[in-house]
Amino acid sequence: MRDMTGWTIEALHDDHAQALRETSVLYDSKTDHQRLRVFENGLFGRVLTLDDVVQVTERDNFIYHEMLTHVPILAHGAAKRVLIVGGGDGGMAREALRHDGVAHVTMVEIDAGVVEFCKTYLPAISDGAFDDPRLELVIDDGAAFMRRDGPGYDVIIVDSTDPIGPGEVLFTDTFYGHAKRRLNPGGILVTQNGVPFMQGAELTGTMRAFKALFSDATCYLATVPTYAGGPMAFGWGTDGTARDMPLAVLEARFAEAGIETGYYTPEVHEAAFALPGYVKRLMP
Ligand code: AG3
Repeated sequence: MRDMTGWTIEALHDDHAQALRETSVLYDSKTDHQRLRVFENGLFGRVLTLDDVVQVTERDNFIYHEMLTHVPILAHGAAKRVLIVGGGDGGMAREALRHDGVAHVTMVEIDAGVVEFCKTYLPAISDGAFDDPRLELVIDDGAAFMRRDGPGYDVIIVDSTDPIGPGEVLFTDTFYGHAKRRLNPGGILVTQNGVPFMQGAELTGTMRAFKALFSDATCYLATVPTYAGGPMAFGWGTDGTARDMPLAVLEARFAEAGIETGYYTPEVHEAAFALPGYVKRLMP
């Protein structure tokens, strides 16, 4: 068997692990909330792990961030106010702010340490987003923020960790209920919902809550190499009709936005909502 010294082993699941070789370790420490590491990998570039679970890599983060921003923003068509819950690395803000029509992005991150640290060690992920005057960074517990009254949002993006540790409350019915209350009419809630082949119960739980809350509740998929085990699911909840957007409308909006993407295309947007049987069966 190969010597695995100098590799990071992510053991998020009971019967499966993924290993990434560390060419060099740039940082290894504990913040107030979690263990934080950054290392360099030949294939993925810099990799950030929180409690040994891969959160973001330089090379494949575009897939995740594009799909959680451009899908709801372009489906909505007139999103001006976007809320990001989590997202401390700044990748989600980076993609949301590519839309000129987005006038304001609030980002609520629980861990100030993650933000500071990512600015220093992973500047390519935020790519200037933290300097954009349209971004308001709030260091607070996302669940507490959502409980409070405040201005509404057209798109709310939950960019959480997995439902273990500090991210757990972001998967509760109560949290989703509060999020819905903060949506403007026609607003869309999208969430990180794990890899359904590995974390099926997590998707089922969120979808049950979404079905009780929204007239349109489903999930859509994208494959992110370092979120191992097949495609990842993103929850989608709205009382509007944005999911029925004809391809031609998405194409026109995408062209108008003038955004360069590595993964998102209007065709991928439409196709992402086609669910394989094993995922459909996880839907309550
Ligand atoms: N947050 C999602 C990490 C989920 C990893 N889970 C997994 N492999 N099942 C990413 C934060 C990027 N902004």
